[in-house]
Amino acid sequence: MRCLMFLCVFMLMTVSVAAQNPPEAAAQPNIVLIYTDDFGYADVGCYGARGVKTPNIDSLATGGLKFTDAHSPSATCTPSRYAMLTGQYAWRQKGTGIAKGDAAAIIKPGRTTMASLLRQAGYRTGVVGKWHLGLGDGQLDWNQAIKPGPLEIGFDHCFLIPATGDRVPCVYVEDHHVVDLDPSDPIRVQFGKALDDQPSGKTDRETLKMDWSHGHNMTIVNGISRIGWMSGGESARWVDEDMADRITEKAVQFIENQKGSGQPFFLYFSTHDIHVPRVPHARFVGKSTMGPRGDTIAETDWCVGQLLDALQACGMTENTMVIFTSDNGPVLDDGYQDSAVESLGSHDPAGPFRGGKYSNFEAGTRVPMIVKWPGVIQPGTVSDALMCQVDFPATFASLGKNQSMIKIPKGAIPDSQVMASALLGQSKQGREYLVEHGGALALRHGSWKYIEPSKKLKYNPRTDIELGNHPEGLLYNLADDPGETTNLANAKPARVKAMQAKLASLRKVGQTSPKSNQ
Ligand code: NG6
Ligand code: CA
Repeated sequence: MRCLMFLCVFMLMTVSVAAQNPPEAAAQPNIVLIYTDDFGYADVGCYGARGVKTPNIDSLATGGLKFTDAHSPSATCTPSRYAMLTGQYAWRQKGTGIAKGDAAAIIKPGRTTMASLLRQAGYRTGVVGKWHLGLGDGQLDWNQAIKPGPLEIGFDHCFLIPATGDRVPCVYVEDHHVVDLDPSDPIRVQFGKALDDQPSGKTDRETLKMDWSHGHNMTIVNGISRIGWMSGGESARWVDEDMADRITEKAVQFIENQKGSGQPFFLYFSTHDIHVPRVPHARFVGKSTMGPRGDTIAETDWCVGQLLDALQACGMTENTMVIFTSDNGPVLDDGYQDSAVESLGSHDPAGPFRGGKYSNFEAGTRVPMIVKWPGVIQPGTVSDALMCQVDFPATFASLGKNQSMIKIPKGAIPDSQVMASALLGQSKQGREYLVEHGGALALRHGSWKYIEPSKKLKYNPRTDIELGNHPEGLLYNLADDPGETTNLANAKPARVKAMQAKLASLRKVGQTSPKSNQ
């Protein structure tokens, strides 16, 4: 009898332990982070896109969890990526604005990053695609070893678009070197003053295959003029039409190389699409009703499909968490005449939200975010938890076995909160407070949003985006007013005061993650 009781207690214990811990195979998932560029909230089928189909991205939502209130840390690329990798809001750190093509490495060697944390837990780490966080120590010679860069802050391997598709240098960098560079034709890169007497988007405008609308009128590469000046490196120059293929091939190789290694991996796959210049491969031309902007959405969907197929072929689907998201909100005319405005039709890239890329209004940072981890995340679920990519470092480090293997130095990822329960759909409780960052700062508390006063430009006629700057500040209740149409600042002075005080304290403390959110 006693023996039977003992057996029952033992069985109960085993069951409850099993229920709390994911199965051994899933205890330390591979992580594939698909970070797209300038995808707006409703640029994906399952978020309401019209005029383009995204079956592969949608399949992540069908098999996983779709967030409706997820945010990039900032409304432009460099600060979002800085915050996502370091777990520190970019507005705390000078020099994290949109980086020039020849910017020095913004994240210095030795700094704790999402990649360096995962490496502590035995992950093999790779970044493929757009970097835009600077490389080198300043005055970089692109013909020599290019460092510091990702390899000095926690990545084992990189294949990079160094800055953006619209900035020189228009070459790929693999690990420490420019790919396919002929030493007898060295690269020179310069911002500001023109290099030599080379033709430019201004002088030879009639030769361009895609005309510029503002900026982007300097060195011509592959028939497209860019931001900045570059000479030499002819054999290394990229072909925009092949870019998605090149980076996808590298990402697939990275995945395949992990097969049978017994090591978990982290892949940060950072697309150039759908940033300008939007130049899809011929296979995708006409795949949407929206011209190049829509066609590059279709191209991105293909890239996602390739990665999912590679995971499947390697038998890794089950033990991999795939995240799809974007670095900032949408923009139509970002400097090239690519018919993004004219061909838009009924598609609304920002969905119900106001503003877009660069904006303090909600569309600046409210982005699509989908997470799939078979066997752990309930398929086909939707969460309205308030989420932010700045929480990825702490959250990834908290998953399964990682938790016991990773030591986070005190204060190292100061704004990053553990949001594992929300990320895996086990809780609908997201962040209590979130600081949104356009040109100014805004504070989210539940459905309330306060945008601090700013005298900066209210509206940019070039991009046709309302920036959400207001000399007295703005208050909205997104629960009734997701489109931020009714400013309640005058009607609710006490709430404004409370949110001002909270924002001031968050600013001062320099740390918003004193405790775990689990
Ligand atoms: C802006 C560019 C824009 C884009 C942006 C960075 C001009 C006129 N505009 O300065 O085209 O490159 O920087 O975009 O040059 S991001 O998504 O990488 O942040
Ligand atoms: Ca971007």
